[in-house]
Amino acid sequence: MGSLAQLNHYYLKYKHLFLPGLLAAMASAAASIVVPIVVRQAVDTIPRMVANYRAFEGTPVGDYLYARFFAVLMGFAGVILLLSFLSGVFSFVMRQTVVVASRHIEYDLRNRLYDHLQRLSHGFYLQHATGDLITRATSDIEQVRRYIGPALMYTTRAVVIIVMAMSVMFIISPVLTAYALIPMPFLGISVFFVARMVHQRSDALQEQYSELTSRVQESFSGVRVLKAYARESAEQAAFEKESAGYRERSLDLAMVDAAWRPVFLVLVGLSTIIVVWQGGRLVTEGAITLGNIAEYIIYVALMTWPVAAFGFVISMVQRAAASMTRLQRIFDAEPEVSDGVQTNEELKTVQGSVTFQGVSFRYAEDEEPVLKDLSFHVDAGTSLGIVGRTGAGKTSMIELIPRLLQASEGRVLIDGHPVEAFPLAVLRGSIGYVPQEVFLFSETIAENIAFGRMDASEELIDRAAEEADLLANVRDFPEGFKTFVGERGITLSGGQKQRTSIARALVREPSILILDDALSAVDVQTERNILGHLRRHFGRRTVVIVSHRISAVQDADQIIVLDDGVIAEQGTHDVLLAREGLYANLYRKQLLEEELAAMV
Ligand code: TTP
Ligand code: MG
Repeated sequence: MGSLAQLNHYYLKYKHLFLPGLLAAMASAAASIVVPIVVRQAVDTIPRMVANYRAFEGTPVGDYLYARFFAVLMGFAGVILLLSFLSGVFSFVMRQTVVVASRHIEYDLRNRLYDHLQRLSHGFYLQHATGDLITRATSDIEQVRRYIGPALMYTTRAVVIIVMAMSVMFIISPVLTAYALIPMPFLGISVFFVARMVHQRSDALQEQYSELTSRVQESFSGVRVLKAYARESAEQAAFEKESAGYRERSLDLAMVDAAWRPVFLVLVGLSTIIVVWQGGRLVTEGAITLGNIAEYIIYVALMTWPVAAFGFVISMVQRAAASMTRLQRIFDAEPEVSDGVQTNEELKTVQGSVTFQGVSFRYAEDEEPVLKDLSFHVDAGTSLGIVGRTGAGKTSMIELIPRLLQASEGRVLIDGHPVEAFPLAVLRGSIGYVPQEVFLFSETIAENIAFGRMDASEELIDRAAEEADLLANVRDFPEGFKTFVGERGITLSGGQKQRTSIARALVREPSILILDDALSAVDVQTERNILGHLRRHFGRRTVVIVSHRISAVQDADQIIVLDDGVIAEQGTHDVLLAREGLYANLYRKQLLEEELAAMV
């Protein structure tokens, strides 16, 4: 439960809502507590007045008594209506304040979570499933909100009603009160267990629902593979299984949900019967009046919901505490990469030299390093090519430069300063990184390119597209740069997507450009065009090109061959060819492939 304590400051922050809300909860409870007292008065007076005027019926005294009876009856009716109305109004105010406050807190909490998630490192996302994070941001926050709002409201109202009703009942007859309350603990306890079952089952239902949706989402986004492998019927069967699971869980939930009402009603009925039975005895003994019995019956009815609410609230609080603990685990995850203590605010620009000094990197503490003791230097304005088998560690290596990953040992330097010394905004603002997997947003082409630089002018976007060899394609699109891509618009080819992604990096006019296999989906001619455009910036921009194709790196000032996390060979194209090693092998293989391709 301790995890919920840290929400206390929110009560203070929204005290302008919580205080009136709690006062309204008390006022509403108080108003409804007075109603039974008025009913008792009515039950005790009305029959007597009726008997009185009947005795004088037909005489002027009878008429007078009838008029008095009628006035008193209306008076009672008016007071009861007024009290019920007041109780309703206060209850409205209570909801409008407490529930509103809980929505504000939910909003604060969700934004805080999102903000925190945005600052967590790439490494954090490698370790957490997206579905889990979505659950944190939706259902866990909702649980916490229910604790902050409804749970607090129900508790306050319940305490006020129970304390006040019991006091009034106790003053009238301690004995009858004791009898009437016998079923109450059973009610509270049974509601607690039922609520727990309802909650467990609705969690199971929720989980089944996420499984169902991710199944659907996966089969829709993988529809190409699905159809190509003629797996529709297998997929259909799998879906039906999930769907049937969902139905089972819904029925489970509906069962408990339906079963607890009879239990509730039986216990309330039991209380009523006890009141009538024992109360009747007390009336004949003259200890209480008939009006008291009516009063008691209303009190018992009035108290059942608050007593039940206690059982419900306890279960709700337990759930909220579990959710808050899960949320806290995320809040506790340090933004791995942040402007640290070493940040040197003086470093405002990046020239572009890159140095690795004995760099090792591992994805997890207990795993083998995927990069081992890498050392090399790239002068500012020169180019570096990186080749190597798949899984050699190329992507891991270049992600150390913009600090998407953090070296486990050794240092990565830019312009002779450790990368950690640069304010993140400066570091990342100077690097144009084209990741291996292209990601485009469902926006226009222009917006996708300008993502790299929100203030980019049209001219700049145009130039970036031209350098990425995309301009001719864009001109052919129905609405040029304003054409929507992705789910909301046209579908781009693999190569077009890649070039949009390159344009996004170029629009930043970066000092360091990093292409991670970013030319893999374009043909050799387009590759040549793009590399030619990049060459115009030689001397002013450091370029790091990772590629599986020798043709993309052969003109680089230096080439590194990465093999199983170590630098196997290093040098220029000519030097490496002369070495007759891995590089020369790869080169010959690719030449042969090209020749073969040219023959067909
Ligand atoms: P990468 O650096 O992704 O290898 P690569 O870029 O050279 O491969 P490709 O040419 O196919 O793009 O991975 C290096 C090793 O690190 C590989 O053995 C897989 C491992 N790895 C992890 O253990 N955890 C991770 O999260 C990732 C991304 C990789
Ligand atoms: Mg890679």
